[in-house]
Amino acid sequence: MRHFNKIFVSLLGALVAVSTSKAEVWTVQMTDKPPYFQPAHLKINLGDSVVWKNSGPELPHIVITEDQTIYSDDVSVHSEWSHTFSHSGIYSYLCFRHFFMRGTVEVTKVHSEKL
Ligand SMILES: [Cu+2]
Repeated sequence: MRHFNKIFVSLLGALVAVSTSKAEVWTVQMTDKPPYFQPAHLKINLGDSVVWKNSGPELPHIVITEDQTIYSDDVSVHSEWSHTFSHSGIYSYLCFRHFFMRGTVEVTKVHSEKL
C-alpha cells in the first residue's frame, strides 16, 4: 500500500508539473565536504523549484539567501527542503551553519514560445 501511495503521489506530481506549463524541479546536493553545494550555480526558469538534499554524511545544513528572504531551517542528513522561485533575479545563498558553503540560483523569466 505504501508503494502504491508513492506511485500515486508521483503521478499527481507529474500531472501538476504538466499543468503548470513545464515548471521544472532541480536538485542541489549538500555535502559536508567540497563541493558543498552541487551544482553550486544553477540557472532556472521562473516558477521552477529547487530541492536541496542533504547527503551528509554527518552535518545538518541550512539554506539561507544573503537577503534572508529564503530560509530552510535545519535540513538534517538524508532530508531535503525545496523552494519554488516566483521572482526572477540572482539569489546568492549560503549555509547558515557553515558560511563557507555558498551557491547561487539564477532565476530567469521564461520567454514565451510560439507553438
Ligand atoms: Cu552547512
